[in-house]
Amino acid sequence: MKIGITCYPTYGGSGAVATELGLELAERGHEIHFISYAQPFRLDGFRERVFFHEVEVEDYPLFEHPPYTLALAVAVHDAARQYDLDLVHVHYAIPHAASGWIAREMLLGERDLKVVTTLHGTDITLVGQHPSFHAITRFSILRSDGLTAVSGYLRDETVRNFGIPSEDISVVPNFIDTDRYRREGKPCHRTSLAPEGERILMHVSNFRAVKRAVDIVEVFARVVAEVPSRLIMVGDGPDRVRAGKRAVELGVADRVTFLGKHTSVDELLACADLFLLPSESESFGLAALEAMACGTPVVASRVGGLPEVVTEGESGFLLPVGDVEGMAEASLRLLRDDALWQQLSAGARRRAVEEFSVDQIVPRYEELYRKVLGQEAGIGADTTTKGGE
Ligand code: GMT
Repeated sequence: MKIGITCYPTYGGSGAVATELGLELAERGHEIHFISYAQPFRLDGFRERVFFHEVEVEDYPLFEHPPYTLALAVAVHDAARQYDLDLVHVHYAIPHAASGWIAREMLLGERDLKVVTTLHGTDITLVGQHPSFHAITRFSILRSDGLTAVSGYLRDETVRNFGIPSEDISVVPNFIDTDRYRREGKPCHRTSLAPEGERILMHVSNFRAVKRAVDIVEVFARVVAEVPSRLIMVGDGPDRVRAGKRAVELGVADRVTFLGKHTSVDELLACADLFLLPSESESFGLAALEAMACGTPVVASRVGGLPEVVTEGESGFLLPVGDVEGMAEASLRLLRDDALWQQLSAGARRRAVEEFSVDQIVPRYEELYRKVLGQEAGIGADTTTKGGE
């Protein structure tokens, strides 16, 4: 198949998943065209059958906000014509699903470009619910020929908030390259991250408010009071400064390292003892899965799709949002009990391999593409009547 993939190219789970998916599909013989305003951050080096099309947005002085949605629609339209694309798979509904729909309409009568939309999280749970986006989000996802959500939780939220029939949404969980994300055979950075042999607690995110970065510092302050340890914060975003300030207030700043954005998180996660993810909301929690694949147990909040990823007592512990005491206790339990840590580390790795490996998940997207293209019966045959519209 010839497949266009549209995603946010910057750091973030949806862009990471979209890029890994495209690369994996190319490995499987498909021709992949990434279409975005910048090269996706995980797209490096030359890969056979992989192309990148940069969306150019004209910044005319009249525009306070250059209309990216339209420029993207034109880029998808042009790529579909030039490279004979069968479908475009858009990741994160806003504005990508609308751009895909426009491109498809522009091509009517000339070629039949199918649009597959993957819902990732705040496109449904937050941004998509804003009055300025709700109607177009609902419209564009209803017009998609194939629709997936990264967790059962996100599917249910889509049904609840947008009235989309549950049977029109396929749950296709995120996946992980378990050869790259592993503990064994990785360069060991323990001595530079924790020079005195301390335990390593780690967090990786974009430090948006939803990640509750300050809670991570709160948990760590309670842990380091009991067990010699270090907190390694990977990534960057709005709450990084607040988290740093809290570390100073709690007197633990000398034990906390902010590494900033990193392209080799697999190497870092492989030397962590614990991964903290106390998010307010998380439709999946890709970072938790990355940690698990590296055999790093997770202490996280019991929200959204996280319980579908992290199984309580098997790959980590889940606590209510904001329960920093509980999270600290769970962390200490793990760090103090080597047998328990070994058990959860092995359990985390096993779950990642058994449930979320590339070979289990990527074929499910291929199957959906075949359905959408009419190579098998499926939804999307009549997009004008979908969802009772
Ligand atoms: O939804 C967002 O705010 C951004 C998005 C991203 O690009 O990182 O995150 C969502 O998609 C990830 C990949 O599917 C999921 O792992 C994250 O849980 C999800 N974020 C939220 O639900 C807050």
